[in-house]
Amino acid sequence: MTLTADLLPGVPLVESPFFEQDVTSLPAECQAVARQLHTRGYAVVDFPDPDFLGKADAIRKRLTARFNWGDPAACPVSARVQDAWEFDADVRAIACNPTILDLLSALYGRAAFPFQTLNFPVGTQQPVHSDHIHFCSIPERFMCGVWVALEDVHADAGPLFYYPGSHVWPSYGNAHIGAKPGADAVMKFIRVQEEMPQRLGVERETFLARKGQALIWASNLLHGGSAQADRTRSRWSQVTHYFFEGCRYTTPLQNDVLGGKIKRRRVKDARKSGGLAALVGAGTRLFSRSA
Ligand SMILES: O=C(O)CCC(=O)C(=O)O
Ligand SMILES: [Fe+2]
Repeated sequence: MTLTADLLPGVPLVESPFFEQDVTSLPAECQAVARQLHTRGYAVVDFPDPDFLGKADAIRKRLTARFNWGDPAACPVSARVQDAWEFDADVRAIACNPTILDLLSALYGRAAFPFQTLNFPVGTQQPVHSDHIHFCSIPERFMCGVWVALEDVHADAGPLFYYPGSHVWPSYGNAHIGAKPGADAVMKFIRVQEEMPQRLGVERETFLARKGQALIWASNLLHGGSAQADRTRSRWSQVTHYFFEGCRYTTPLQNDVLGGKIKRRRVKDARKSGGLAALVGAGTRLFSRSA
């Protein structure tokens, strides 16, 4: 048994204070990825599917036809298809890739499951953020994103960016930034998450991905979408967000911890067939003053 599993079973191995002792117990092929994720908060891998290029082209074709997004310049930056795994077998196959699931499960020390997919036709230009404020496990940090390029990404297409090392900063919620749930919290988070790396002197990095390259990010890594300098360029990509079994799930942006209100997030498990069968857990109230 690893020290983490023994002493801190509610902490992901890859974010554990015992990481150096425990990393050598991982399968050899996982150790380099584990070290990247531990120290930098992200790791780059070639997507482990021999038919990835075929799947990527098929997804682009089907989603373009479905949403008429053939012209990137006509595409709003908010354009996305959420949870295409529910109707598109290739999106689901990428989300449920067994090598990725095994890798994540080894890195975190619990079984990973995909709970959401997002397919983007163009750069998102999303402000810098940590996914922790949207998707949080209890105990925290059992969540990660896997972003994969469905085409080569040009520097002017609004590539993904991130701040290496920011994943180790505290995972803040509304109480830390003095906000109530709602629009106020969103604006305050944007401000603090923009200011933190600047004031702490952390340099932004950009991921100019080749088609088929994937980036795994830790739940608290600050990341976002760069400005799309050339509106005629597409930037097809898929993000799959993963949780890990044996946790509760919540959305810190919507919680009022000081008021005693933490809402349970009901999540689907994309490994299972759609509908209610895929729902993990039940009920909506995780904790309340009267509970
Ligand atoms: O693809 C991007 O530009 C950012 C996506 C993202 O932040 C997310 O899906 O969590
Ligand atoms: Fe994100």
